[in-house]
Amino acid sequence: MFSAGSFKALVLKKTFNFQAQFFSNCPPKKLRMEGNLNCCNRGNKKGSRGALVVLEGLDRSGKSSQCRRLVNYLEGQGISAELWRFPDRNTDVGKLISAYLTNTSQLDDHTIHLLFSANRWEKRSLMETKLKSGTTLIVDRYSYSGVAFSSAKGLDIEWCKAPEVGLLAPDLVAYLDISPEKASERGGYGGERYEMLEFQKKVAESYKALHDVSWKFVDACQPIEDVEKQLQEIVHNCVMECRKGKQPLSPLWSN
Ligand code: Z5A
Ligand code: MG
Repeated sequence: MFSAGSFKALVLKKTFNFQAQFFSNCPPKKLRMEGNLNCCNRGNKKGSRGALVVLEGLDRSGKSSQCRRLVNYLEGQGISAELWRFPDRNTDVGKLISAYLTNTSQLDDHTIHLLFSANRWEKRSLMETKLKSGTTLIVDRYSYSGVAFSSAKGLDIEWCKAPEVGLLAPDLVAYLDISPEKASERGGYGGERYEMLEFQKKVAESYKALHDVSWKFVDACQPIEDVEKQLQEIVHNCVMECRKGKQPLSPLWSN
């Protein structure tokens, strides 16, 4: 049997040995710069981080297909990347959203707008941690979907943007450009709320009011492999820029 004193000494010794072994694998320069986050792994420049890349576009423009392909591509290049999507239907808030989208619950337009936004806020700090640790996030829909869909219902666009202010601003928004008519010809249209041609036309108009310098437009009517190639190039460039450490994370829509 151990006494309390000898047990404590053993724990301290084991902890010290582990730390000595762990830190001896890390160059001291990296240790200083990256604190406790992934010290042995990622870029070694001050401020080096992963990229926040968002894919937006009308329903059936190909966002989910391309997000999956992008993450596979980046991982194949040895770049740490994760696929995220909004709404995230796994959280409690996400479950309320999912019930609304599948028409099993009814909510006031303002209420559902704020829930979509809350669903992003509950993920914000994890998002920041991942990006700072060097992981690139490929995000399937973000605040732009929130504002485009709610303002297409007639809500004031500035009111719609307000709860999104202060979320992380993407480094790149890749907009998969397709007409509502063409998108509606693709499989699976019509299952959920919002999947109606007339409404999608309004969403397309709303998206137009939102683009800024972080947006790149990609013709989503091209064959899927051509869209994929174009996205690979612009996303790869963005990841390399973020690795250089010259672009700190910034808040969305705050000026
Ligand atoms: N919403 C909101 O109101 N507020 C918010 O804040 C947020 C969202 C975040 C759920 O979205 C709904 O929530 C959405 C907006 C609203 N409105 N609706 N409806 P979702 O993301 O869960 O929706 P989804 O079910 O994933 O569908 P989607 O996103 O509209 O589809 P997509 O991801 O853009 O497309 P895909 O699944 O990749 O492809 C669709 C089909 O087209 C499929 O058969 C593909 O094989 C095919 N495809 C893809 N690319 C091509 C090309 N290039 N050529 C030919 N065929 C192609
Ligand atoms: Mg999708």
